[in-house]
Amino acid sequence: MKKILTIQDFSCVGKCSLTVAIPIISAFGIETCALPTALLSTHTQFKHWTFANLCEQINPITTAWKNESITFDGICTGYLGGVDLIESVKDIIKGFVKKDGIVMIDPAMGDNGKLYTGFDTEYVKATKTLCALADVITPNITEAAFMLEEDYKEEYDYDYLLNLCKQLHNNGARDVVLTGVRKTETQVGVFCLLGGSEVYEYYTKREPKDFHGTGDIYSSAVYGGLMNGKTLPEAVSFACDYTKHCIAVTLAEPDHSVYGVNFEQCTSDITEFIK
Ligand code: PXL
Repeated sequence: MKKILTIQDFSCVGKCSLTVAIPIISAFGIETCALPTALLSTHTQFKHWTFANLCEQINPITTAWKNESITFDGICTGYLGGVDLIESVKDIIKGFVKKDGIVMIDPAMGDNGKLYTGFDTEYVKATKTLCALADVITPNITEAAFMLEEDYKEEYDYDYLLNLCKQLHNNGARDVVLTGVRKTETQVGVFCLLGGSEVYEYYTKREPKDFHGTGDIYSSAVYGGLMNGKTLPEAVSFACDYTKHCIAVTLAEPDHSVYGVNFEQCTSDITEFIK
């Protein structure tokens, strides 16, 4: 059985980060170890929330892991929550991944042209250096544009997307998966650059509503696929279908939550995919 480490915040309520990564990656039949970087009452899209940075716990934890000779078949990261945490994560990537392990970084720090509350230019710069260590990165267009100091565009063409991907590949990541790309008014999906040369695109019908946490659901599904030996095109296209299904199931529920999607009700999609 493969064993991976996911490093992200723990938001108690709101279905994002670790509370989606652990169940989703586990559903792929992978032991999912978790290192929380921060503890929040909810994610930061709620009105009232608390935030505790757990950076001072990281050194004692990783020292204990070293003493136990613990290593991982791969590491994936998401929202981290502080520049100090990003620096620690870089050390963990260098010290705990087995040879040929897959490192996937989701530079979760913004959406719709804006950074999330609490993040600034320094955080963006640090995230860019973290992305340089990855095999695969999964930024949305906001995150890519911030890291590259490019204009954020709501409407774009193939060349704009390819240019973002090429620059992020030149920054160090082998494969770049741009998420939340709107092909047309009714289609959303991903634009990928594999190994700096091969473009792969996949789009599904866009559901009529956006939800928080779907980026984390998406990246967890991609990572689970990759750790199951799926190719990047297979993993990213399954993750698009899965995320779309999670949103559709949520919208079908009359009094659905507005803070997260019912990913728990679509687990059989994963079972089918890895059969
Ligand atoms: O899903 C991204 C995310 C993760 N973690 C926290 C967040 C957000 C988005 O707002 O606030 C704490």
